[in-house]
Amino acid sequence: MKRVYKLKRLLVLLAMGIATLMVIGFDGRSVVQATDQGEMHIDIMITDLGFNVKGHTIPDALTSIIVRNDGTIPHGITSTAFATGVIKKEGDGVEMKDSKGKGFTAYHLAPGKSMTLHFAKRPYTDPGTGMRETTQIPFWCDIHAHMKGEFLVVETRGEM
Ligand SMILES: [Cu+2]
Repeated sequence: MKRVYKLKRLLVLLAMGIATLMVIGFDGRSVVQATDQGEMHIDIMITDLGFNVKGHTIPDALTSIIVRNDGTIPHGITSTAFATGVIKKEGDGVEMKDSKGKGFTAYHLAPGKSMTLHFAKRPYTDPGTGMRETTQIPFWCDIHAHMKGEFLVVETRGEM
């Protein structure tokens, strides 16, 4: 009699476990759907040696890029894509219009400071090729031209 009770208890626990798994699975899907239509996040950490990029974005998504200067001297970030790409800047970054006369907007960050760049939706198709493909967005430090990095706009829809 006692054994049957134990078995029942085990089954109940098992059922609860399955229910939990189903909730997690459900949640996972809704998170993917949310990021699909919502905002994507990229972290760019600057050190005195270069850029560290975490994350990527996808076509047709609004993207927030958090940039942090963890170095010991001021650093900048600029990109050909920033000219039309940055919708809004929040935080400590100082906007430099036309830094060094190259026509690109740059943002300078003092050591320990950070900012968030809200980046426009990237076009779903490459206007040059008409293809939907993963593209790289290069950027660099306008103060130290040898410091370079890139982030990715990852096309995922073709791989389903
Ligand atoms: Cu720099």
